[in-house]
Amino acid sequence: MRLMLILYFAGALICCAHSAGDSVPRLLLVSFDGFRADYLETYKLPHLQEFIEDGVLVREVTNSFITKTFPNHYTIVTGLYEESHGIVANDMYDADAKKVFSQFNDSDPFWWDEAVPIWVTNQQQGKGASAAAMWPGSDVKINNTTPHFFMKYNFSVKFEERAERIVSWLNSSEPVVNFAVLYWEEPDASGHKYGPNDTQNMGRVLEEVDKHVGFLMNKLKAAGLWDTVNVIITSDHGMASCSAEKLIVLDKCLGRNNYTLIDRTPVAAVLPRQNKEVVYNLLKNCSSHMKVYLKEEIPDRFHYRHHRRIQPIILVADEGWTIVQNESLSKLGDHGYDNALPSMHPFLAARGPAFRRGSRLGALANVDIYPAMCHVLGLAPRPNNGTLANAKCLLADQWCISVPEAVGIVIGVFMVLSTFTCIIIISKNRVVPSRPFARLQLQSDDDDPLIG
Ligand SMILES: *[C@@H]1O[C@H](CO)[C@@H](O)[C@H](O)[C@H]1NC(C)=O
Ligand SMILES: *[C@@H]1O[C@H](CO)[C@@H](O)[C@H](O)[C@H]1NC(C)=O
Ligand SMILES: *[C@@H]1O[C@H](CO)[C@@H](O)[C@H](O)[C@H]1NC(C)=O
Ligand SMILES: *[C@@H]1O[C@H](CO)[C@@H](O)[C@H](O)[C@H]1NC(C)=O
Ligand SMILES: *[C@@H]1O[C@H](CO)[C@@H](O)[C@H](O)[C@H]1NC(C)=O
Ligand SMILES: *[C@@H]1O[C@H](CO)[C@@H](O)[C@H](O)[C@H]1NC(C)=O
Ligand SMILES: *[C@@H]1O[C@H](CO)[C@@H](O)[C@H](O)[C@H]1NC(C)=O
Ligand SMILES: *[C@@H]1O[C@H](CO)[C@@H](O)[C@H](O)[C@H]1NC(C)=O
Ligand SMILES: CC(=O)N[C@H]1CO[C@H](CO)[C@@H](O)[C@@H]1O
Ligand SMILES: [Zn+2]
Repeated sequence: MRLMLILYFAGALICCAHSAGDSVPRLLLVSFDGFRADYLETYKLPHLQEFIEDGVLVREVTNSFITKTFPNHYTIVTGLYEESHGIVANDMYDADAKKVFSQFNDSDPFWWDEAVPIWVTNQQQGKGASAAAMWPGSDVKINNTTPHFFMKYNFSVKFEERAERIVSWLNSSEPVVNFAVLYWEEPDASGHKYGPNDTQNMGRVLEEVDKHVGFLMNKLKAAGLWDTVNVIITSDHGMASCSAEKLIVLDKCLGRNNYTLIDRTPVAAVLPRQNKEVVYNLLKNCSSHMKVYLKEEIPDRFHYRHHRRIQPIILVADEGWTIVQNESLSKLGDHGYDNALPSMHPFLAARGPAFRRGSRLGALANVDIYPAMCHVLGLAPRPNNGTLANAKCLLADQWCISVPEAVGIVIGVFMVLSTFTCIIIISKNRVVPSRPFARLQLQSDDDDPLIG
């Protein structure tokens, strides 16, 4: 127990000394879209494993509901639940402004301006410039500011080009870039196309993603940035298998004139045209494979209720089910489902001077990534839904004690103290020993005033 204590203090000292080295902390945040947590166990990914080996790994990240791309990417960079940052779906309608948002028309700042992403805060607080390669929202003037360096979104631009731009920006000295984000569309695109259970095709795509990780690591090494730049690799959501046998056909339950379908599947956003109650009752009666909620009934745990862009009725399909009006199914994988489902969870790995080495965590909420990133960059975080304490086991300069360890330490301290107390009591109450030791005893008693 005492050994454990000593190890602890030694560990804490080493950690503190470690993080004091770099003067301008720098951070690169990377997202591989749709990288489900268990792909790490199913597939051989040598470059990613090398990255994780001397960094930290969070096996499962609890992402935010709905488990879609735009909402979760904005949660990661704001620390806010979707109802609080306003990007509540990939397809939205704002009734007040009568505006429509989709992934093909996402550049109106109106949609993004209810939150301030970390790349803007970083520049506003004067720590340095930000750079972005195609992270959702990073080419939009949010709070009238874009990252100092950014690329207009274009899915045809190869990973290598994005990574090279990011590394050269991180290597620039005028201005100093201390925060950067990098986004890549795979393995999401292939996950939709083949389904996550197609190990042959997914294996091929993940091998490619792994090569991209290797490419990025090599570029950072070649620029001499590898030892100083902190890198987080994570994702927005996982992927579930879906099939043509698991369809919920709305046309069988109610007429299309009854409602407008704002967002489709697996969380459908329904805007009733006339009588909300009638539409609700027809939908309630439609399928046992989806939940039907009036906006005010949406469970608290989703943190998905208090925003005008959340429509009056939402339908949440069970895992693997697809909501359609009458279309046939053209994909074998999907996401967006309940964020309690393990299949919806991505992973997170982080490496660099600000992070622990060889540390492993079971879970972390994606709202907690933001306060951790602010901590690494030395930024004052904006109001958010994350908790830095939840992420402290990622960070080299934070105390990280689990409950069993804490109990161990308390018991250890108690045992040490009670041992000392016993020794003192025994030595005070000792009866006069037998003759041969009498003189010795006298000497040791002389020391008592010094101890007491
Ligand atoms: C994009 O959305 C804006 C509103 O935010 C709208 O005015 C514009 O017409 C849309 N453009 C396209 C091509 O749909
Ligand atoms: C945008 O930034 C300015 C400072 O430049 C700040 O006063 C304002 O509150 C910010 N807007 C939002 C929505 O946070
Ligand atoms: C997107 O990138 C591709 C490949 O670099 C390029 O050929 C194309 O012109 C770009 N599209 C736009 C709209 O910039
Ligand atoms: C996908 O694979 C998992 C685990 O191997 C299995 O439990 C599940 O039934 C499979 N789903 C489909 C749709 O094949
Ligand atoms: C990085 O910057 C340094 C100094 O500004 C320069 O010597 C080096 O060539 C750059 N490396 C790359 C890969 O751009
Ligand atoms: C709503 O749907 C029901 C059931 O299909 C249909 O009878 C009714 O005509 C529809 N109402 C409108 C306004 O479309
Ligand atoms: C789906 O419904 C639309 C509109 O009612 C109709 O035009 C189309 O033929 C239907 N498609 C199928 C596959 O039933
Ligand atoms: C999330 O954070 C925002 C901003 O501080 C706050 O307004 C909101 O109430 C928080 N949500 C929850 C569920 O605590
Ligand atoms: C799926 C479902 O709940 N169907 C019900 C819809 O309502 C009719 C009549 O009220 C019932 O008979 C169905 O079982
Ligand atoms: Zn995605």
